[in-house]
Amino acid sequence: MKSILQLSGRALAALALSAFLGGPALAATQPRPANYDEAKAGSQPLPDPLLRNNGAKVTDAKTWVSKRRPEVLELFQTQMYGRSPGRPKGMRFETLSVDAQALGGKATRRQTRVWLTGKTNGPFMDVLLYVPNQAAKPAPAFLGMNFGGNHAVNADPGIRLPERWMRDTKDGAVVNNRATEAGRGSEARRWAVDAILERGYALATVYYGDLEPDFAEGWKTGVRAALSKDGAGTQFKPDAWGAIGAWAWGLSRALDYLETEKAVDAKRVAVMGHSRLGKTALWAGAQDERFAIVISNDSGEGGAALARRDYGETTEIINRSFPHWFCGKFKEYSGRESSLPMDQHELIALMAPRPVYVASAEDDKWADPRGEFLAAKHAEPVYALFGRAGLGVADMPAVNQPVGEFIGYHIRTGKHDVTDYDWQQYLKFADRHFKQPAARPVPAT
Ligand code: GTR
Repeated sequence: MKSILQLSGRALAALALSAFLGGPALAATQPRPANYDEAKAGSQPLPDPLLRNNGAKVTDAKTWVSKRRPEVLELFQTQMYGRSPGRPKGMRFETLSVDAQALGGKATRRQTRVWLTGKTNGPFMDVLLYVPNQAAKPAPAFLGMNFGGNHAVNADPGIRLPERWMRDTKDGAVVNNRATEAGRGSEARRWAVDAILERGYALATVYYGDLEPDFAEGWKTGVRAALSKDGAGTQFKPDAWGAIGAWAWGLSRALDYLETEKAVDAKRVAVMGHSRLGKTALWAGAQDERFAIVISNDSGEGGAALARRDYGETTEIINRSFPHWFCGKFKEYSGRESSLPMDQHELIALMAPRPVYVASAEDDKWADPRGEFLAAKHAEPVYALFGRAGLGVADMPAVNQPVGEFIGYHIRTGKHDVTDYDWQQYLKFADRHFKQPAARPVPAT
């Protein structure tokens, strides 16, 4: 039996759907199945990111920043991911452990509990941080949430097990919704820890379930309830944050913590995520401009992929499978993508002028690789306002041919996953922008 994270997006969506709909008896109400015929993907016109609500066209960076960017951000807050709160006043950090000789002496491992409201009977998340010992300090860093717990990222026996709810697995890594020793290193192939450290980067990660367990009612024991005066009885407004909003909020809180770490350069933090956590990384980067680079790995529908394209997962399918991910208002767009006042190219444009990287995988058709590429492509006019070159290509590149300056993109061979190949591209991209600031590209015309 596969664990839920090993199931393909399609299988998982079907599973969630049949649970949501009460089983096959209600099959008639199921959404239209995913389309995989490019000829039927449609070519609906996209909203123009440069067109202000008052109809005026943005022609300079200053007007984008002061007038249009807030409008676009507001669209994603009110229509899709919901509004998130800021940093709680009382938030504080407690060092749980420090080992200066972790990973055979290569790194210093710090584990820090972030008491999100400051109260020890309130919500917390645990940040695992590795800082390379043999590197210039303060070190730039990658920050990303993990699916399987901090201890899944590496077999390092010093990593604490998560204390929060986890989805049971058949392999013994999670029993009775609690992590066990058997899960150590189970996601290690998705985290190129050695390569990251050898290149001089720190790595920080948080288990996403520390913020909110990933199921429809999970919010009741997550930060969305903990930060609401009505707790688990909260009635969410149509534009209140969903689970992606809660996870993205956690990334910003992790960055708050990194700002206090002397060994880390918080001005050079790349936020990265895979799949639903890729959607999360994009939303975190859009809202929080302290993230200096934003990386989306196979984020697909509700992430980098254009909603208006009918290919792979659709708004209707994602809303039914994962009703907790987005705000209530977003449900209205199921099957009505053309009435969305924005599309995902504008989410990517919210990163401008910061470097952003979108990655796809050839066999990850569920995530619509072409839709991910096109969203990156159509963010270019906003980067051009800043004189920053985007992808530098008109059409989708061949597999394993990374492209781009301030908007990076690749489609690699293989399936929905994070591989060493992906990390090699992210490291190169980060080196280019973090370590060689003089190597600026020619302004786009
Ligand atoms: C799928 C979902 C996708 C993607 C993926 C994942 O089931 O349909 O949108 O987020 O899960 O997170 O692995």
